[in-house]
Amino acid sequence: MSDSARRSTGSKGFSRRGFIVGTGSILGAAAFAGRASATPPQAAPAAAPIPSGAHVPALVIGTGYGGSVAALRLAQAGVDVHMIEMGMSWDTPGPDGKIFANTTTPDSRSFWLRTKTKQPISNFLGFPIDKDISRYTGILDAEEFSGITVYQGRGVGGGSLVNGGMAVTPKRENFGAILPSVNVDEMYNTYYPRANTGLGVATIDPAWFDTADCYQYARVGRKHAQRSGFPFVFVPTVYDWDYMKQEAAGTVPKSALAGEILYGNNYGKKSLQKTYLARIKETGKVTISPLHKVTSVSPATGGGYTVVIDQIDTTGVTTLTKTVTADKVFFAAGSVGTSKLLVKLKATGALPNLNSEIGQGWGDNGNVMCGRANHMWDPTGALQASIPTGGIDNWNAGGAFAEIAPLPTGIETFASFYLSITKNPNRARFSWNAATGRADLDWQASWKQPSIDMAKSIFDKINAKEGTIYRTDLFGTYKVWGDHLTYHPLGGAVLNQATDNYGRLHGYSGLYVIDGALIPGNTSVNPFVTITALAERNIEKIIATDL
Ligand code: FAE
Repeated sequence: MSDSARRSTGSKGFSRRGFIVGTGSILGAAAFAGRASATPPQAAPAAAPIPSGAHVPALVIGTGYGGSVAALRLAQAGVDVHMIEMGMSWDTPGPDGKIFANTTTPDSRSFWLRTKTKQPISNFLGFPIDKDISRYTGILDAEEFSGITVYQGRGVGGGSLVNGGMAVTPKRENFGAILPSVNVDEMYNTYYPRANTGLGVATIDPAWFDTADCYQYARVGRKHAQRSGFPFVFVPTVYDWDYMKQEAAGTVPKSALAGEILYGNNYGKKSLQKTYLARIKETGKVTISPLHKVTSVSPATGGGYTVVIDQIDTTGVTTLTKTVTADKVFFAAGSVGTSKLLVKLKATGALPNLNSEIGQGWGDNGNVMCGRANHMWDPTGALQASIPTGGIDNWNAGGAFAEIAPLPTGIETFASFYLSITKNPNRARFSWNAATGRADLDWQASWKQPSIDMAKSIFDKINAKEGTIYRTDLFGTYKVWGDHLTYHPLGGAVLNQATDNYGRLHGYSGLYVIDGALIPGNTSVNPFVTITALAERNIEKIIATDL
């Protein structure tokens, strides 16, 4: 194994306990464990850590949606790009023959620098399900702020590594409320189509949906929605549907049908590694430093910017601090990462001319979760594809769009589970806390109440119609709502406020924001298509005018 491969998998970082547990999937993934030949090739550029003292024309902080769009388009325009990513490259199988751990059997690969898992669903039948793991630079960060836990992907590919793959373009009539300063026609005629193509978005074959065992849970969700008068909508995704049909036929290794989702998907999901990052590799003009974390950006004497970067090992310890320079720097560290960096850089005097909008306008996309207990005669199926394909649209009437989400435990649970995106109006602010040396977020737990009320506009009615009740065992004991978290952080460096209308940071030429931080708190649907489309729009303008 090469040094870089060893570093990126950090095989010594797997706990023996985690490994043993990891091979015991009750969903049957073990049938393929150890078959390294079944592992798909990953197509992101190989790790090529930046040397201290280097100068690069363009430096991109983060390798998620915004960062990948920026790097691809800059490279296609002839610019040499270096991407800095604090997480691992996720390109080499672990001891179980798989790159990613299964959802039901989290191990050290699953969480970012934690000694105990922090699963979004913390209990089952009322019993806590979190377990001890060894501290490791795993794939899912459960970052805790006052009042809210923000889940984010860590690694080359950012959130695309861990997300549900739901690739939703907002309804055109809702766009004005999402990004009021952006031309709607341009987005819907050019940039949303470009993003959907680039991401490989597709919708499930409705005929297959109607018959596949693994979508029984979603058909039950559809039936209940429609019987209460709510529209059911198919939701496009980035899963390879041909692959999933082969999973169902038993002819290929399973990933969606093995319940893989939250800690990575080994086969069928088209994460950025298989789309934008694969195209980036083809350009030959982009290099990536995984396990590198940007800590400072400040103007360099003579022009451009000095960037300070900590190289870390798989326990999170800094092994080397590097200083490089760049002509242009793109902040693509995600809503939280970019906001934290910018409030720090403004407050500590590295970038004092950033305006007072920095850190503002942060929202949780109105996320709230709940489960419903169905009748014994209405089973949702022991086999559930981990990729959601449908939602309940009550946005205009009740302020909620609810994903019909799987609960892929491998056993019949008689449960319907939902992640609702709601029109929650509350917005929080990041600020620098000099005493603790970290950025705080002033979100308050009570600010989730509007989301609960909006989700209830759907589920109270369904429960009344079906004669069913809410599950109270998934988020604690006798707790109905998963109101402690978000999967969809948005805002903190809002477009046309902290930046100009194309993401150029006010106060500094050559500094750009190009990720979810630009979007003021809500997209009315799942956000990554909008983040990608906005990045496509902004980078096109930046390349045309600033290079
Ligand atoms: P993101 O993808 O988070 O990329 C930022 C990258 O920057 C990460 O790789 C970080 O590790 C890295 N980074 C951060 N700070 C630094 C630093 N200082 N130095 C170097 N690197 C750094 O940002 N969205 C959907 O549309 N559909 C879904 O089905 C969906 N499901 C989700 C499920 C889960 C469990 C989670 C956590 C998220 C889900 N999302 C979903 C949200 C979606 O993944 C998220 O909005 C995007 O990934 C955000 O894209 P960005 O480019 O803003």
